[in-house]
Amino acid sequence: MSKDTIFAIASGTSRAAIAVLRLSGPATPQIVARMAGKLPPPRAATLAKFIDPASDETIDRGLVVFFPAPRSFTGEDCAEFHIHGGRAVAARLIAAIGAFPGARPAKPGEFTRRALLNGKMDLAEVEGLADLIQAETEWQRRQALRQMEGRLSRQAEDWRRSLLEAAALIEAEIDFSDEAAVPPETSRKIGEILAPVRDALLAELAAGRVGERIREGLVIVIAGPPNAGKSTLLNALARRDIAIVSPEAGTTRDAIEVHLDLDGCPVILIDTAGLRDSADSVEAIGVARALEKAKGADLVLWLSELAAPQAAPESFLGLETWPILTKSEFGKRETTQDALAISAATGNLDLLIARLSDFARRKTGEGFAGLITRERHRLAFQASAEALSRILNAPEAPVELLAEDLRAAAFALQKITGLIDVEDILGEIFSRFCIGK
Ligand SMILES: Nc1nc2c(ncn2[C@@H]2O[C@H](COP(=O)(O)OP(=O)(O)O)[C@@H](O)[C@H]2O)c(=O)[nH]1
Ligand SMILES: [Mg+2]
Repeated sequence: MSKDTIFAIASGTSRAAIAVLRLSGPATPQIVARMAGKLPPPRAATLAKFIDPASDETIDRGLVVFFPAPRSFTGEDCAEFHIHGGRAVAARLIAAIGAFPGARPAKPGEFTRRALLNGKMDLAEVEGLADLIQAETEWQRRQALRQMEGRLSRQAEDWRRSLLEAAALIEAEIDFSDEAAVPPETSRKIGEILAPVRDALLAELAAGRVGERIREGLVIVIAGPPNAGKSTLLNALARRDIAIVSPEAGTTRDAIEVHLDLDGCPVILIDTAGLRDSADSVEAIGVARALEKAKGADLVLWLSELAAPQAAPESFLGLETWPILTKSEFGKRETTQDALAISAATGNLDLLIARLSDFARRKTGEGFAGLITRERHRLAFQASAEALSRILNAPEAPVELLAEDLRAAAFALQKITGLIDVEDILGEIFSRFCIGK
């Protein structure tokens, strides 16, 4: 285990009244005592002057909190300095702390990595924490908090305990009988334990990608011929000028994304280049990207002008596509069964927004997902359910085979929380983690 004492500004880099510097590792008590004059009582916010040991100059005046091991975020001796938000304050404090032997700046996610390795959190809880830090909407916050608080972990562990119970029954057969198959009575007991677990796993898997959608955001692509009003619609929905709006055709060459919060539901709205055959190669790339984006979308808004309606291209077949007629103030046609008329100019967008909101709710179970929030969980649930099904479908199989499948089923569940394949997963999580977390 690392003996370095790590530190970082945990409150981000934008200007604010207060900044928080976090410290973790064996030198923490010594650093805090030296800089704050004395070691404050555990877990009590204490006002102190922070002194630079090199010059005895006061750097700032603020709060310091000391969290002795093991009752801290990382499980090590930890501390927080709450200082004023000026860049120079943080810079001087960092320089002073960095001068202590064994102290060095933390890498992204390093505090959390230590929390994980010290058993303060499990892998699923760390994922929940990462999601909570990234949460942009209410539904994302709620889902992330639940996972961070152990909802997925507890359930996976419960199931795994049931599997271990069944494993004990099977092991007993291997030890005490010469028979190749499990006797019917034991087999019945094993079935009674395993079937509910398998069914619960299948029910979670059947719930669709709701948790993943909430975590990642529903993808809605705006497509249509050049000049249809795609960028204008994106701007109107986002209520800020993000895409280039221009009366010239073919201005939006690359896909532009905005993140929207539709009553708590996260939506990623993507504006695309006009779909038409293009001689201009840069624009052709944009068009190709538009098609590619549309293929991965939860919904495509196919825009064309009310005065010149166009059907969506055949390549959109199979995608959920809504025909939208734009610039509706120039025509008499109202919204019909097969097309919604909108106008960004007159602000006639309410019906579209209401429908988008309904759509988002339908797709995301009103924001209440099951346990699965990542592909990783889905794969683990699948592997476990498949192994359990093999046992339940062939209870008369040789004992060794049953034991083998049961081990596979339990191992898959253990991957959710356990320290298995952890480096790959941590690499993925922490690559997007902030310094100081
Ligand atoms: N009158 C009117 N003009 C619109 C409306 N929506 C877009 N436009 C105009 O149509 C032109 C093309 O719009 P733009 O959003 O750049 O189209 P895009 O190529 O599909 O992205 C611009 O001049 C817009 O101001 C609308 O609802 N009414
Ligand atoms: Mg455009």
